[in-house]
Amino acid sequence: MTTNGQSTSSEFREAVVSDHDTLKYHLLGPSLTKAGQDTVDQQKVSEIIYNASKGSKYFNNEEYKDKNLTQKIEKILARKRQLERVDLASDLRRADEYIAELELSRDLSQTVVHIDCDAFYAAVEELDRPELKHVPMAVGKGVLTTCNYHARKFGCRSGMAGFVAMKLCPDLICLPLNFEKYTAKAQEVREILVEYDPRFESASIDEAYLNITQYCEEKHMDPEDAVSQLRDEVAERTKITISAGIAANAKIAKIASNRNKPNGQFKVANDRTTILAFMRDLPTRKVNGVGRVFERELDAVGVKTCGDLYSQRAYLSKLFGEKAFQFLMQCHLGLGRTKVQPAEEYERKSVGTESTFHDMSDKTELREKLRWIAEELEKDLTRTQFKGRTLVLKVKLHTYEVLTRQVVPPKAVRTADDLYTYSLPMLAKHEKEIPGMKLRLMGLRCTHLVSTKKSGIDFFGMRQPSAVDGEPSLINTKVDNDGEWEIWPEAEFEEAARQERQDEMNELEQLSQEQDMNGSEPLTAEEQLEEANRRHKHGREILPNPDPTYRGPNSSVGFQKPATNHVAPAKEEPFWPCPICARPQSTNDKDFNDHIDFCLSKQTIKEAARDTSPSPPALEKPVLDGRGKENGHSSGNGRGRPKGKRKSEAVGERGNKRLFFGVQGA
Ligand code: TTP
Ligand code: MG
Repeated sequence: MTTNGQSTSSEFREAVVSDHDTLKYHLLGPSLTKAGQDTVDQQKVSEIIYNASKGSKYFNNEEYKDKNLTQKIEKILARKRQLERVDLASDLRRADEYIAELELSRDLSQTVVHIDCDAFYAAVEELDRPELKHVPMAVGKGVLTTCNYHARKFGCRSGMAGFVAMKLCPDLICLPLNFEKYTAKAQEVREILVEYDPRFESASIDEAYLNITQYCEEKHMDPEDAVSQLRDEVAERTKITISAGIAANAKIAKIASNRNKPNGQFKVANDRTTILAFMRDLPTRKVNGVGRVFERELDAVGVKTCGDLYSQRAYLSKLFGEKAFQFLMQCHLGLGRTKVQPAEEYERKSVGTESTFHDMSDKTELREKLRWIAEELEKDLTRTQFKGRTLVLKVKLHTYEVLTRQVVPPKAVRTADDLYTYSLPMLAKHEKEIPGMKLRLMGLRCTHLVSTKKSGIDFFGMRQPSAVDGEPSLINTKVDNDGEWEIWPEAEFEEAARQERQDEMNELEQLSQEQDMNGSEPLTAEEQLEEANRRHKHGREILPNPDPTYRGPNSSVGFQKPATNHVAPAKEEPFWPCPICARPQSTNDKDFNDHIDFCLSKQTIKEAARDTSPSPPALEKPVLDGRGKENGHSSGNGRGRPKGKRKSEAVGERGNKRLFFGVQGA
């Protein structure tokens, strides 16, 4: 309890777990850990949400999901009890060997920074309407996407239905979304980031990772001073504030950037003892990749903090799967990737688009909608230069049940005509199976991508692994030169947690819509649709990094700051990419060679570590998996970690449907 008798989120968590009142905790929504809520009485907030949503379809759905999760946790606990009766000496040994192997890979030589804009959409809106700086304000009406820090003091936060937020703060001003404005402001921020790390990595519209090791070396600057300077520059040039975390790797930097929000920074020193101490007391939920469901599952087996993971190390693999075990051990040790690279260089697994609309059942209208989505997808595929070997149709019924079907066309598809032709039978099949089918969302996605890029010759004259002579070729799973992908499974967990959050935001739509039907300040139908469609873009639309060599009329972007203001450097290659880590290096021969030696030695150490420590055995199928992510009713819905591989993608029970059929034989 705080001194004023209120319960903060962690205290409330303790209380609800002992009361078994997990639903109330669940209803607090996906943004419970957001900054600016330290003084909020979460128990009171929970009562308000509970009473405001009780009896709604949304509430029933949440209750259903919560019960399922409780049952699933009971199974985990039963399994744990079983394991406690058997000899786990070999699992313990294996866990310890893995920890030893991880320790050998610890790299404390890099400085990674995570920056995140403060109350981003709200801050951008406040630039146009400065009077809103001093009053509680939110962006989004049906579901809030964010609030300024005044509103957060009342318990308002992103991922909360607008009418619930109004109950917490009746004076709250809610503005509609203006995505174009936020994208433009994000680009202004990125033009500054590129000066500190030309290969910075955008992680969502308002956050990015930078590796500033080289910057600090070149400028002879202390990382904290460099970051402070970066933040000042952003504030001065863009008029919005950012917060930053500075650490040895991306995982810790991200956690640290939330510590001194808003407009602050926090550093976790690059030494093992400090890092282990930092992780020891850190609640698991603070780690990017541990979502709400995973947090509860871990909590059930006695893991509240990353420090608690150690005592459970022998069980984790058997309870949650090998990948989760590896991820959690890395969390415990405070290990993470040090490599930062432009977002567009990550391998894309799928390209898709979806659209929310008013309940639609007319067959002609549904076909027109499908055609429109196919045309949108063609644009996305053209922009990203992919074709898809597999085509997935997703529909959301008016009951909010989500169904997906997929097909493997006889050739990889890209054009709207093909996308439409091959998805239409899937739609027709749904219509046949569900008489009177009414949809509120339709989406198309291409997976098993094939690059349509022309082949390129890289810096060392080697062919890029894309198309050969214009013919499409399957993209290979990318393994970095230094093998970091294999070591760090965190990206998958982070993506799963992001998806969990997105799913929860979508479910809240249902609540806000139901409320509208009850007649309290309804959004117009157009506003609702606009909001839903725009929100789906969150975190997905990442533009390529600004060109560090470009200096437009209003831009001061450059790889190296010119000595005088009027010099606009010619468009030339000012750096050479390192063939090992791909980061830009000085074109001075000696510096370049020294850097390669350094990278090679890092690689050698990693290989030695792998050779001397036996790797954990091959991945085993998680004992308890089965996230029915696409489905509003499945027990694992919203699970905050990657789903285990399915043996079959075939028809499951209703409510857990993932259908598959070929073009012929459907
Ligand atoms: P966040 O960085 O998560 O939040 P924030 O910048 O508003 O607040 P903080 O100071 O805590 O960082 O997200 C950035 C923007 O993305 C946010 O302003 C609104 C939008 N957003 C969504 O559209 N959907 C979401 O689920 C979330 C969390 C954010
Ligand atoms: Mg932010």
